[in-house]
This record gives sequence, C-alpha cells and structure tokens, in this order.
Amino acid sequence: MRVVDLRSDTVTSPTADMRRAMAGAEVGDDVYGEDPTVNALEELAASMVGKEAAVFLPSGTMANQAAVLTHTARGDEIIVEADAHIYWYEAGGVALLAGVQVWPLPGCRGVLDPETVKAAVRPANIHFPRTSLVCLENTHNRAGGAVWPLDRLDAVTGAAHAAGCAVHLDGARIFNAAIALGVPAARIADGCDSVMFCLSKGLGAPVGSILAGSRPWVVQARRARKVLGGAMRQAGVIAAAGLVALRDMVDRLAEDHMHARRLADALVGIPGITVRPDEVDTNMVMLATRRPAAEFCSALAARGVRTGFMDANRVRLVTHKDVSADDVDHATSVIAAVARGGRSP
Ligand code: TLP
Repeated sequence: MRVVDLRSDTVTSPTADMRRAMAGAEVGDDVYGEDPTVNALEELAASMVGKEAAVFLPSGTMANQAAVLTHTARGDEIIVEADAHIYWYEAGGVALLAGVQVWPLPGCRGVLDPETVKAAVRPANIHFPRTSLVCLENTHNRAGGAVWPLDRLDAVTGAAHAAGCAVHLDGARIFNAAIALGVPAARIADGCDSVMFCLSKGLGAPVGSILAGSRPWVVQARRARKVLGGAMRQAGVIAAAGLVALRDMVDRLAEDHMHARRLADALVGIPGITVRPDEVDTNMVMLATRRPAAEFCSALAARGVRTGFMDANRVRLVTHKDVSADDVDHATSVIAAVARGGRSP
C-alpha cells in the first residue's frame, strides 16, 4: 500500500549527504568541549539566529526545559500562550524540573497581545509568585504552523522586557517562519533572550536541537543540559547531520509550504471537513472534521495516509521533504474519499 506520512515533519529521514557526513565526522568528547563537529555546529547555529553562543541538545523538549531551568528559580511563574508546546506536550516538565507554575494566556492563532502579557506579569507582593519568563512559539504548532507578525513579536518582547521578564522563543520551526516572512531567522530571534530550534523536523536531521543566547547565559544552559542528562560524548556523529541541515536544507522549506497550500486548496469544499487555506502560513494544514478526529485519522491510516490527531474534531497534516507534490495529490484524493464516507481509490 502506498504510504504518505503527514503526521509530522519529525518523521523525515536523513539525506544521503547527511549519512555521508555522519560516517566521516571528526569527533571528540563533547563534555570536554573537544568535539570539533559539535563546536562547528554550535558556532554556525548561533550565528544563524544572531546569538553569541549555542549549545547542542538531543531534543527540542530538552532544550525548552533547559531554557526554563536556566531562566527561572523554583516557585517562579512563567507566562506561555495557552496552546504552547511547553504547556501541552512536554509532560509537565517545567513543573517537575524547574518547579515553576505556568500562566497560560489566551492568544490568537498562537500570537499573544502585548497588553495581556503586561497585565499578567505579577507586581511585587509577598502573596504572588515572581514572573520571570515569557515563552513564545514561532511557528506555532497547535495553531497550525502560524507565523507571528514581526511587529507583534517586537511589541510582546518589548512588553515582557519592560516588565522585567526574560523572553524564551520556542522556535522549533523558526526557519519555516523565516522563509514565510522572507527574513533571516536572526531577525525573528532578535528581541528574545534565548531561542531553541530543531534540526530534526523540516530540516531533516535525525536528532538534535539548538539552544542559543548570550555567551554567559549559554554557559548556564550547558549546566542545565548536564543536569538533564543531555551532555553527550562523541556527538559529532549526529552534529554532522545538523551541519548539513543548516547549510543545505533551509531554503527548500519553501517547497513544503507550497505543498501545504496545495493540499489545503484541494481540500476546500469537500463535505465532512473544513479547511482554511488562508491560515496555512507554513508547512501545516489543520482540518476540522465532522466525524470524530480519532476515527477519521484511523480511517485514513487504514488507507495509507498518516495524519495527526489534535483534538476531538481536529486533524493535523504536516508537509516535509519526504512528501512530494504527487504524494500530496494522492493524499488529497484519499482524504476526500474518507471525508465523503466513501472508499478511497
Ligand atoms: N512537536 C512534535 C510533537 O511533540 C507534538 C510535533 O510532531 O510537532 N516545540 C515545538 C513547537 C514542537 O512542535 C516540538 C515537537 C518541540 C518543541 C519538541 O521537540 P522534540 O520532539 O525534539 O522534543
């Protein structure tokens, strides 16, 4: 059976160039700072997001957790948008590991309002937790790959800083946002004290994420990585693929965005599902389904189209380098058939 995997861009497999680079990678013990390939990756990654330094971690989740640990003290409060990955999909890690409580603020497609942020920062009062951090997400996963407008991002980072908070950006897909906006990723991360991004999503590397910030902050974040068990040894073997990802795989994200739009456009008007092509900013398409989403996903999976269950009536489709235009067209016909309740071709 033909399989088209639209569950996530995390399913991408490494390219032949990545596998070659991994096989030939020069390595050393990274805990001693002696892995030349990791050092090269951290340097390139920091420069691409306009920060002084960066640290390589095994996953985006660990990088977000390390960031929160580094920015906060136990008993602090952090502000996040109510649909944030940090709030939904990190197994309560910030409570467990950093010992902080979360104030989830309502956003509009993942985007916060500066006045709402300002109002949520607690004044100094013996009864209140200290608000130390505002976490933003761009592109925004649960909002369907939504991109923050730059002026809004500047306004929110400005409001957070004016209120005495640090800003962390969960930029797991920051390069998708950069391609969509036509600006360097460094522009997006500009007002943020720290930024995380993933090499293992649309960029196609098998493993790894980056956490970047000022040089002294990254020294602290390295310590948090150690605490979390994420300091690795001959990590150059995986960092080598990350270097290829950063050098060769960023510009092609535009193709994934075109495919997502092609998918959304083709699904408009099909009974049983609702799709908003105008809300496809990057490589994700959200479907509202009349049938329960879990049932809809299983019916698609039985016909070889893998999709992501989001909520009771919401399904996520993610395009990536291992999905061609032809795969998109095939998936469209299967989705249309299942939505109509008929059989797929
Ligand atoms: N997101 C995954 C799942 O965890 C939901 C996906 O398939 O989209 N921040 C954001 C915005 C993310 O979307 C993800 C992964 C992460 C952080 C965590 O990265 P990993 O999976 O490397 O821990």
